[in-house]
Amino acid sequence: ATPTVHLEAEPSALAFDPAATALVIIDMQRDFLEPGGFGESLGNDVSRLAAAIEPAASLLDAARRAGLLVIHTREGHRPDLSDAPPAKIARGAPSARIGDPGPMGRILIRGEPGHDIVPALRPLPGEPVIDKPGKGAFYATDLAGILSARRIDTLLVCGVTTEVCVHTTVREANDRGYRCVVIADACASYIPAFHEAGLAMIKAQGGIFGWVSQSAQAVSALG
Ligand code: TIU
Repeated sequence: ATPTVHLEAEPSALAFDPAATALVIIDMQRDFLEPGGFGESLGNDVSRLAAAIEPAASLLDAARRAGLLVIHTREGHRPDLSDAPPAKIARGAPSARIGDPGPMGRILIRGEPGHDIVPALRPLPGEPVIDKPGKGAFYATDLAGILSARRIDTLLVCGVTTEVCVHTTVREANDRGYRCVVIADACASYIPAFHEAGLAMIKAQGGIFGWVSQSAQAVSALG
């Protein structure tokens, strides 16, 4: 029989096959979580995101032990900025723009220290790392091919920020036919009201975009 994991979630519990399920960790990069990076350059209090690290680390550990496909994403651009839309670079009144030098290297540029995933969530060799130029993890990446090659039908999703890159990814994944479970405490936002509203939007209307669960529930379900 196919091994089945039963997960408590809202608006309803669900069952999934771990061989057909991926953990997708969105953009847990120093550029968003640490001072001196992209998030702070936009005027945000980056300390608000730290709360997601431990829950995400416990979820990551449980997913690895259960044999789930683990996928990491990073938002960022080529050093020559050829994949950065001018409108994205120009937006707002940031203290430093994408590509400008900062204490963790050039802001939001691949290969720079700030672009790295935080040490507590460092990818293992063999775990796909998806470098994406946008907010969603499908746009201009090979994520769809990786998921279909592994016959994945269900995604456990966490990371930052809840209403930006997590939401954009979950909305598109839902349209692409994936069942998405957002792990609430392993996500965070610079704007707490948007974190709460973002989670509420996922599970409203009978789960219009998917499900919402908690890291402790997912860890115990993955056993
Ligand atoms: N990863 C991600 O969410 N990128 C952002 O720019 N988020 C903000 O909230 N700004």
